[in-house]
Amino acid sequence: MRRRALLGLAGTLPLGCTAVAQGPDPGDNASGGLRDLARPRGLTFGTAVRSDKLAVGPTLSALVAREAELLVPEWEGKWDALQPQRGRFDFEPLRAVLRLAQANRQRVRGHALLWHEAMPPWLAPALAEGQSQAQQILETHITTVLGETRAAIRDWDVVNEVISAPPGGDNPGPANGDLRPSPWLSALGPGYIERALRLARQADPTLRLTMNEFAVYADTPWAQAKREGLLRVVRGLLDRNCPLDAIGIQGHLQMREPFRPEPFVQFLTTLRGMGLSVLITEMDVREPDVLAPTLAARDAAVAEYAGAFLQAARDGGARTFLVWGLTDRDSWLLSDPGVARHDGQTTRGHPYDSELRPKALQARLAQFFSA
Ligand code: 9MR
Repeated sequence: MRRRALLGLAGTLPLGCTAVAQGPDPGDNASGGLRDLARPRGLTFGTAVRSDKLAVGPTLSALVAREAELLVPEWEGKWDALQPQRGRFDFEPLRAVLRLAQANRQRVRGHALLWHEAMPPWLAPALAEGQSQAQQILETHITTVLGETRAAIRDWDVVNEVISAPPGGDNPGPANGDLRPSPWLSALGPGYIERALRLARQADPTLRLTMNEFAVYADTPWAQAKREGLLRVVRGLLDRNCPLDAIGIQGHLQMREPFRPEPFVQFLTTLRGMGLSVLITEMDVREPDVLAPTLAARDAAVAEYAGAFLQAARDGGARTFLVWGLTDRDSWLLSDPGVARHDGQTTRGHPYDSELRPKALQARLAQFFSA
């Protein structure tokens, strides 16, 4: 069956219907990618996708179909996509991602039910109206979204980036408390994480509940402090029998930061000892300020840094590895002024370049999934 026919069929299905697509035929270029290398070893490779970028042409879709076993919507599962106006839910962008996944026999993980960013303009003022109001808003969102996605999405980032950043380094935050200041914390107090997790468990009892966090990988006192903060928050949740199944380590790597496997492996091992799964959810690489003189040398350095991180994650028990986009062309590292390079150079932090040609990182991933 050709992909066009599959998409047409899937397009008529309600959100969550699966197993209709027969999978792309070899002519659809969907075999022989990283997903096929990873699968026999019990590993999963995936990527973030954006439905608008996939809609531009068939080339990126074919690449995603071939390489990824698991997709995560880069935007379509966020609050501003799903509930742009109060009480008005829009699942169409998310459905576009699910249709693509159905056609390619890919799974989809959800991102993110609760975050202090990607909030539609109405949300923060509404939360500030009072605690019971805020609780109601949270409950309606989680229950509605999980009710809709239950058949199609079995793992959601229920809470995203809730841990406070210590002072210094990127994203400076207050030194007091383990939770990041946010409209959620202000409206509901520190119990909001537990509340969200319990609501998610209630709405979809067999869903894997994931807490997703960034900047917890480097060998710096700053990242160590953040790891410790995360462990304290997680221990507190588990002590109160709060449902929680997995910790997502984003993996937005920064080559200017030193990396040493031992503290990171130790951190993952501690989490696994608490009964949690660990997975890499958003890997990409920011290069250092001073770049190597050739593209080949830059790409080799990116692959080496990412390779060390990936191996440590695997040693610490991670079995699922997602990149935050397959190509440099579509990356937030290009479009977000907060992280884009200011020297006129474009990012080389993804497996494929801006012409969609594979780079050393793609080869390193292939080697990683073959070992
Ligand atoms: O890559 C995403 C970018 O396109 C969006 O504009 C932005 C806001 O929705 O979110 C970016 O993705 C973030 C992810 O959701 C959470 N971890 C950090 C990612 C990069 O900012």
